[in-house]
Amino acid sequence: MSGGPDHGFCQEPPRLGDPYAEDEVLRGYLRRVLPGDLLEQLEPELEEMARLAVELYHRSLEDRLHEPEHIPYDPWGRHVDEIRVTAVWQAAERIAAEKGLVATGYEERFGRWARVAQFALVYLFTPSSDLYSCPLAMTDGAAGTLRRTASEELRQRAVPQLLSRDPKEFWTSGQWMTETAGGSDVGRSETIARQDADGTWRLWGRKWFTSAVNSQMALTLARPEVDGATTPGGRGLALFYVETRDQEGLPNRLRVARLKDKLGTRKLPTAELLLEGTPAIPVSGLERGVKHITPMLNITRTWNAVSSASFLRRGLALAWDYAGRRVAFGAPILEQPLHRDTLEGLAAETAGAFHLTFRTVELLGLVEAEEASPEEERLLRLLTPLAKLTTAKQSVAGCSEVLEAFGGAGYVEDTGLPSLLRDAQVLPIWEGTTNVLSLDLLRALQETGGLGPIAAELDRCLADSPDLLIGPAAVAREAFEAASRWLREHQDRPSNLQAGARRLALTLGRTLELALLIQQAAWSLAQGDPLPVTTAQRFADEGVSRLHG
Ligand code: MFK
Repeated sequence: MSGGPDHGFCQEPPRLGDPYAEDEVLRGYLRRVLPGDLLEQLEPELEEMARLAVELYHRSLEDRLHEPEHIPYDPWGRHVDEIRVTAVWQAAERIAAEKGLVATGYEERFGRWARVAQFALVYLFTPSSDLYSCPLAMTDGAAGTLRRTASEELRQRAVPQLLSRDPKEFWTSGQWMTETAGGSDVGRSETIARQDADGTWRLWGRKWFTSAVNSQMALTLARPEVDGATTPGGRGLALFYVETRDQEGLPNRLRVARLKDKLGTRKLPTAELLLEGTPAIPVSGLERGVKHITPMLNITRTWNAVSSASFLRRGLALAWDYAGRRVAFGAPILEQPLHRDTLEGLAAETAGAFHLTFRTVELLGLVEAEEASPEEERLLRLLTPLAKLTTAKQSVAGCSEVLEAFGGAGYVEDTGLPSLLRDAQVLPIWEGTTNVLSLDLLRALQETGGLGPIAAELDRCLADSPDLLIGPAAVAREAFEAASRWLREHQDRPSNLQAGARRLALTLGRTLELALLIQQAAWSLAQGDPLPVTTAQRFADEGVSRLHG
């Protein structure tokens, strides 16, 4: 506590502790899933990233008022479309390359655990990065997509830079999908691709939300004109590779119309782009572009879930620390039963979001290492939209609770707290809204043949639950049964199915979170740590099913 004759009482601010050392959820999870030698290898990297994250957090508080700047012309009138990013972004870019925040996911050294190792680092980095995680997500999505579907020549042209650990070589990628006509319904995109006599494809159109417009390349969709005709819908689009700058470093026949004036993510330059004959290379044929870009979507949706979990964790850490420093009604508010109970509810939601996210990450690693069973592949297809949509909603609700936990200080800009909520609000919007993702779940259920993989996952998590966890396990099973019943009752009525898709998805997402919490709690209990049991019980008390009627 500090103060003085002129100021009266002054409240101590929250302090950000070590994000790795103090995160028992992350540490307990890594101890459970990673082989000991791999954890030993990874741990120094996590400790270093935690240190950098604290440093970046303080820099980002100092840099709060700076935003990216768009300079369309140089002093002599040349069209340059320079985007000046903030100092934190420049530092974040260096850290991202050197610490391999994309590369780690593709390196051999962690084998099938490469994604867990990568996203553990990303989870520590993200909430301090002023959304530099956004270009990294798209970079990862582009690397994964190009490696999977592009020609050897195209792969060689871009992937080494996307996966580079040298800041001078490192490239980021954009993902230009959204148009004025097609945000969710991408098949309505109007951008046209025409071929020059020399065979070069060129793009003409307007992209309405292009985040991180300072990236060196992008994957985008356009409708090829062949013999003067185009094909409508998502099938008539093709996936194209674009380099944003020409040999002289000038815009490659594209123009930044303006930067968006957004509610949050204000450090992230998101532009409206005009494509004015931009040279482009088809990535995988001249049709089915929507299908071809889905590997990218699934990777960026995973990043989205990691961001949601990391924002929750950051908010909880600050609110918990603050509650130990803030005295009201005769005691630190952490000792006041109602405030403590509120934070414990938030901690349970945070842990649930973490486990659903990292189970998805584990499966992604398994599938990419070609070590997944067919059932695990199907589970990943179902979990990707579920993790994205469930955690994004939790993140907005949780970040709102965090601000409230600070009282008026949470509403005041220079505490740095309001941006947490504003930034979180993008998570249920970009990369597919909650409703679009709920419909994707229905699509995935059709593709995979139903709830079987989720039922098997619940059996796996709930097998051998100790007595202390029988209650929460029953809550998870009842919610899953209710979801299965609902699906059976409505599966022949498409409009009912669609109307209830969000309730179904949130119920399944929360059920999986509870089951994964129980699995972790049973393991921790056997190691002598009872705390995760309390977390699982608390999550069950918060309620799981979102179905009604
Ligand atoms: C820090 C946080 C990180 C986040 C950073 C991201 C910043 C980037 C900012 C953005 O760009 S946000 C814009 C993102 N836009 C979207 O996410 C689009 C949302 N809309 C959808 O996802 C729609 O569901 C979709 C466009 C895919 C619907 O289009 P269609 O043409 O009606 O889809 P259709 O016909 O159902 O599916 C076409 C094919 O793709 C089908 O396969 P088949 O042709 O073999 O039958 C589908 O099964 C397949 N498919 C669709 N979604 C899939 C998928 N396959 C795998 N996974 C999926 N998710």
